[in-house]
Amino acid sequence: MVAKPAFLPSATAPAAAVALLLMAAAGFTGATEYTVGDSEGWTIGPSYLAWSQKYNFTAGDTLVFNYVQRQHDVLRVTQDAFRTCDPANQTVQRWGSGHDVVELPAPGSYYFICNVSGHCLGGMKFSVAVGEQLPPPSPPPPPPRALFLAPPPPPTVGSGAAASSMTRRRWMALMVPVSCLALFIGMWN
Ligand SMILES: *[C@@H]1O[C@H](CO)[C@@H](O)[C@H](O)[C@H]1NC(C)=O
Ligand SMILES: *[C@@H]1O[C@H](CO)[C@@H](O)[C@H](O)[C@H]1NC(C)=O
Ligand SMILES: *[C@@H]1O[C@H](CO)[C@@H](O)[C@H](O)[C@H]1NC(C)=O
Ligand SMILES: [Cu+2]
Repeated sequence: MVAKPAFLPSATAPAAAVALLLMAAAGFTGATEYTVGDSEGWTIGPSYLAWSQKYNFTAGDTLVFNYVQRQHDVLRVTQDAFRTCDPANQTVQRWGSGHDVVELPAPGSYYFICNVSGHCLGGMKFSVAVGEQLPPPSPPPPPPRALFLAPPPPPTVGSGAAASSMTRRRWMALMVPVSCLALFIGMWN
């Protein structure tokens, strides 16, 4: 889910459009699908603690549990049930299809266990801390009118203006370090 700018002054609307274009160019989708256990799936054996610590989850992401139906299941439970592996009266939701797509819609802590006898105690449990979805990258800070400035005209070879500008730049490049040095020497005398 991408927050839509509710109201924008007309001057910043083009900047927002540019930001949206940049996001599209960067392949920004706003949601990621994570396969629990990666290629090993949801089963006895893998360390789901280690797996859950490999990623940073954000609101809107989804978890996919792949397993042989009826050999395992998926329970979203409370923190207490996660600790004790006893989900009685502490089950938020249950899935059992063998290919369960579980949304993480909001920031917060989510706890998952397998409710087949002994599996939770055997390691089929993990928690994820789901963070806020990152705001879309904001356009550079004001002044927004900088976006509409025409590029500087190409310097005309031999033109007086360009020449004097070059001279001034060279003069500054020389004078700044010289005055700094003078100041420095002055401080020590
Ligand atoms: C997760 O976020 C932390 C802190 O912001 C960062 O240091 C770490 O590199 C991130 N890990 C991944 C896999 O993106
Ligand atoms: C679960 O809730 C029911 C009804 O409230 C109660 O009778 C039962 O004892 C509870 N079980 C546990 C393990 O807390
Ligand atoms: C979890 O397993 C126990 C024991 O088999 C069962 O009684 C209970 O109904 C299961 N809980 C859920 C939510 O499926
Ligand atoms: Cu299991």
